[in-house]
Order: sequence, then structure tokens, then C-alpha cells
Amino acid sequence: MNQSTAPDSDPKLDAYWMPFTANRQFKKSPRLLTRADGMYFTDDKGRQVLDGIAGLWCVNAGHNRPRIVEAIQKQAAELDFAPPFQMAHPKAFELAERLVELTPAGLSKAFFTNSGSEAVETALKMALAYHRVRGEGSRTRLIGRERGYHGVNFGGISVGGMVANRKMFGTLLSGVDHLRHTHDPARNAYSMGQPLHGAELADDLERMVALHDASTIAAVIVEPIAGSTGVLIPPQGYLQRLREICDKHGILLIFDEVITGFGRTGQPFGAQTFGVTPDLMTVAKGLTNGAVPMGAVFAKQSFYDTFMQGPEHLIEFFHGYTYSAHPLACAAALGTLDTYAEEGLLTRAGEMQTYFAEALHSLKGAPHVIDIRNMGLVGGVELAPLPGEPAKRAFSVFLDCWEQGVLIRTTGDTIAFSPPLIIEKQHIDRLIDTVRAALHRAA
Ligand code: PXG
Ligand code: PLP
Repeated sequence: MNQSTAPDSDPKLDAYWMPFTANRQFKKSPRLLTRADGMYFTDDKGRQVLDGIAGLWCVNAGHNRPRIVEAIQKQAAELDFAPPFQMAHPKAFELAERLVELTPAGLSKAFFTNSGSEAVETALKMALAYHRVRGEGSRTRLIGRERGYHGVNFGGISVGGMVANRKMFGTLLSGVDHLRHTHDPARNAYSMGQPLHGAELADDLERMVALHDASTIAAVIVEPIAGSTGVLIPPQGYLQRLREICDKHGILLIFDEVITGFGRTGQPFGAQTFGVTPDLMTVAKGLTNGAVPMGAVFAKQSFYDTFMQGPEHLIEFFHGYTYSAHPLACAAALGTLDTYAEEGLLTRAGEMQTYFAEALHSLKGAPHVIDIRNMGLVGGVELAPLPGEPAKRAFSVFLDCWEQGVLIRTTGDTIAFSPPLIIEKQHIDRLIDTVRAALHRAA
């Protein structure tokens, strides 16, 4: 017989093993969302909940957008599935073409996946295969960064740098090294936008070249803004320096823009906001406004051309997913791009960022706050942990805000904000005021 491990929880909640969730706590007091529209969720008790995190950094155009809903409905009735290997459907090409109009200059090829994690695995494999196809098969090392988040598959956790996501899972990929993270509150606490100090941390890559030799290094992968770990904004000049060192040594630079993509920083992609173009770029989340799972990797023409050799009837890159370029996902993405374009959402974060930054930084001096970080419409408020109980204080603030009808996210002791890009000033006020009040109540 199925038996709940927690006798005081609802047996109907028993079968579902929830991802990245404190299952026992949740099942004792579930937080169930049943509808969503615009800036708000509705919960199972009929309460309206202001969405301060765009679902999970993905619903950039807000919820229940008509163009996206209609596109999905129509597609489901028209073509449910088309095999993506040796076959295709027209919307896959249309979407790729529309996307590469938005991507940073030169990133003109799109490869589709079903999530950010899969996009990361794809990009890492592309990087290794690229060097091999060019006769530089000794370039097998992958470099990530401490505190990086690149999804949860083996490649992603290997180059990633979040300890809890790595430590349970054995030896991971071999030949991986990590740059130091850029979080430096001693010098940069309460920076508005990009912190001043830390460009020199990119020189870690030179040290790795000195240690391993450039001829063994395939690629470096970083998030332009490290999101999941608690919103770490790149120091001024850091990404430029990383680009320069990669160029000097023939190392590919991969930007993981799963969070920074699709307008979060004020431009369509973080690469444009920061003025640094990577060789490969991964996206997901905002690609379909969260409505259907989808990710993508963008590559340069010359990168793609490198693979286009040998007999024409042979597959050039042995990689792909059953659901790559799924018709429902392509339809949702096209509806999403229409919505972004019609409402100017991919640059709206730039218009709102001053108001958002000032509201966020008004939390300086509130109880427990030790740092505040922001860029575009993404923000992090770091709290001092409860002694001996990391993450507990921030989680209590999350629960308090939920009770007040506001959804935020916490990671460790950092509160993360990444609201839908349709956010208005009054929503920002409510978000920040609710967090402020919760901080005053927090132990
Ligand atoms: N790369 C980055 C930079 C991400 O932020 C992924 C890859 C993986 O994407 P998928 O679609 O496989 O989840 C992400 C996802 C959090 C949180 O705690 C962040 C993400 C996912 C879940 C939770 O803030 N980012
Ligand atoms: N496992 C098995 C047994 C499979 O046959 C496949 C795909 O054919 C997969 C895993 C991979 O699934 P997906 O292509 O959806 O990633």
C-alpha cells in the first residue's frame, strides 16, 4: 500500500516527488497555484499572488498572454509532433530565423533543446566536437566558475559551482576546472549595477592556461549574471577580460543566458547589455515565456561551417533530442516573440531599471540585509544567515511573503527578484514593501 512518510500530510500529495523542494515541509502546508494572469497567480484558495520572479525567471511577458495561448492551441490541433531527425516542420525554421535577428551579431545558427540543462549539455558537446573536427582534439578541458549554475545534468553540474548540486553525485566529468566566483562584498557591497572591483578575477583563466596549457582547454562557460546562486553581477570589465583571454588562447567562450536572455537585463541578451559576444550562447526559459519547455544553443556561422564537411549524406553532429524543435514549443516561442515585439518588452527592463534599483536599494538598513545587487529587472538582497542555520532566515521571509500574497524566491540566504518585464511601478512598490515588512518580522 502507498503510505505517506508524513502522516500529517494530505495523502493525495504523496506520489509526486517534487524537484528542488523541501518535500516534507511542502506537503504539510502546500502552496498550490491554479491559475495565472498578467502579474498574478491565483492559488487554490482563490488568493491573488503577485509574481515577483516571473514564475521561475521565465514568464517574462507575464502570464496567460493571448498570442502565446492561441499559438499553442492552434498548433496542438494542427501538427502535434514531427520527428526532428532527418525531418522537420516549417515553424522550426521560422523560429530559428526570427531568433537570430535578435541574437548578438554573428550568432546566426540555432540548435533546439527542451530545457536550459539540455542547452548546456549541447553547448559543451559542441565545443568539444568543434575542436576535434578542426584537428585540435587535445582541447578537452572545460572551465566553469565557482557558484555557477548550468542546470542539473552531468555536464552542467560538472562545470557548475554550486556545492549542493554537485556533492552527492560522484566524480562528475573529468578534466574540469573552475574560475573563482566574483562575489566580493568587502569591496563591492551595495553596488548599483555592475560592481567596480574584480575584473582581474578573469585572470584566473590565464593561471589555468599556465597550469594546463591552452592546447588542452576547449571552452569556458559562465553566466553573464550568475542568477541561481543569488544574483551576482559581473564586475566592470570582467567579461571583456574573459573574452580577450579566450581569444588569445583559442578557447571558446560560452555564455549561459538561460536567465539573462530575453530582456532581463534591458537588451534582448546579456551579451548585448555587457558588450561582449560569446562563441556559443545557451537560452531557455523566456524563449517560450515558460509556456512550453524549450531551450536553444546559438552558434556562429563559422562554427557551424566547421561541421559541414565530409560526405553530404552523413550526419554532421551526433546529438539531438526526440523533442528538439517540438511544434508546440516552436509555436509558443513564435507567439512569445510576437508579444515581446509588440510590447517592446525586450528593452523594457532598461526603462524600469532605475525605479526598480532605487526601490530595491531602499531595503538597505532593513533588518538582516548585508548586500543588495541589481541590473535591469533582476535583483538580489542578501541576508545575514541565522547562526548555524544557513538558508533558514531567507526561507522564512519567502514563507511570510507568500502569506502576504507575494511570490519571491530565495537561494541560500539571498532573496532573488526577477519579475515579469510587464511590471509597473505599483507592483515594484508592493513587492519591496512586502519584503521589507517580512524582514522586520523575521527572526
Ligand atoms: N543555466 C542557467 C544559467 C540557469 O539559470 C539552467 C541553465 C537550467 O535550465 P533548466 O531549464 O534545465 O532548469 C538554468 C535554470 C533558481 C533556479 O533556484 C534557477 C534555474 C532553475 C531552477 C531554479 O533560481 N535556472
Ligand atoms: N532513453 C531511451 C531508452 C530512449 O530511447 C531515448 C530516446 O529515444 C532517450 C532516453 C532520450 O530521450 P529524449 O530524446 O527525449 O531526450
